[in-house]
Amino acid sequence: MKSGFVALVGRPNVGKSTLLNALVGHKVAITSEKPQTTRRRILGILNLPGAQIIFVDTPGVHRPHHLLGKRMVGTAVRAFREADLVLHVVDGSRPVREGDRQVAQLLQATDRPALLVVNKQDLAPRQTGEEFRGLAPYREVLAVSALREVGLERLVGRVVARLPEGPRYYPEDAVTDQPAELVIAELIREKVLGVIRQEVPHAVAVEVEEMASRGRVTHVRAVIYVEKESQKGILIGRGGTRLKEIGTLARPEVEEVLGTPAYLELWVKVRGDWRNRPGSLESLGFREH
Ligand SMILES: Nc1nc2c(ncn2[C@@H]2O[C@H](COP(=O)(O)OP(=O)(O)OP(=O)(O)O)[C@@H](O)[C@H]2O)c(=O)[nH]1
Ligand SMILES: [Mg+2]
Repeated sequence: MKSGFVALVGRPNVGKSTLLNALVGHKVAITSEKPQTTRRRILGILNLPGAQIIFVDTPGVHRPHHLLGKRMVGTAVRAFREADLVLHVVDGSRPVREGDRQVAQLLQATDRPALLVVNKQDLAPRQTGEEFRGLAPYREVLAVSALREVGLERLVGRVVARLPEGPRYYPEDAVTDQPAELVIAELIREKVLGVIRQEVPHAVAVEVEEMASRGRVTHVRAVIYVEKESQKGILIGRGGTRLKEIGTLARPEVEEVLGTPAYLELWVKVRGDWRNRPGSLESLGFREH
């Protein structure tokens, strides 16, 4: 059979995670309109007759301002070094940005074959990614809309055609490699990103501390970390309304992951400057590599 690792790389906010979810038909990565949403490498597995594609979503490549950002970019760079094929995802509705050039340079520095995927065609239907094509020696250029699920079958076909012969790396029923705790922590963070404006979202990390069955219900205790007292106040909201809203939004999706009713116990804690502290990053699972 054909199988392999296919890295989705690009600058922040171009739609890599939206594309991952659309390609595998499951929500395995969270998405948001804010840049730098994805912080880890996330696998999405697509099983086809005679092929297994392991898509690897990565954090957006950017110039980091803190240690977390540095590790995020490191994760992206490492993922495409490990890949059998790289999909350089760009936003076809916007001009070329520095992050697009950064990715193209990284691509040139490896020998990995790459396809250019020009996303957000629904916003720029006549755009064919002309200005992106010259950034690196792409094997092919494909236009898609991850959001509207346009052009995906063709993309999958082109990917399979370029995969090597290989083993089935993951069981046929697996869609991701992430443990439930991590998926749930990410779902909660997605709701925080949706509800909170300005700079606070980037200062947020979520950790599931405990999951326990109590009868039919799964009790989930999670901590939302922020960097300042003022951010804690914003997240909790007057009389706790904001935090309650976050819980209400997250619960149905958490229940879907667990397959049981869920009780979400959310706490907000301040962990000053956690994005720059190696110890905090380690404990949240952002390791150095
Ligand atoms: N109109 C339109 N919007 C899209 C499309 N794909 C993604 N988006 C939107 O673009 C925004 C960013 O999407 P993400 O999938 O989170 O982007 P990303 O590249 O994973 O971003 P980072 O994780 O920050 O690197 C979200 O608001 C998506 O809904 C598309 O094909 N068309
Ligand atoms: Mg993402």
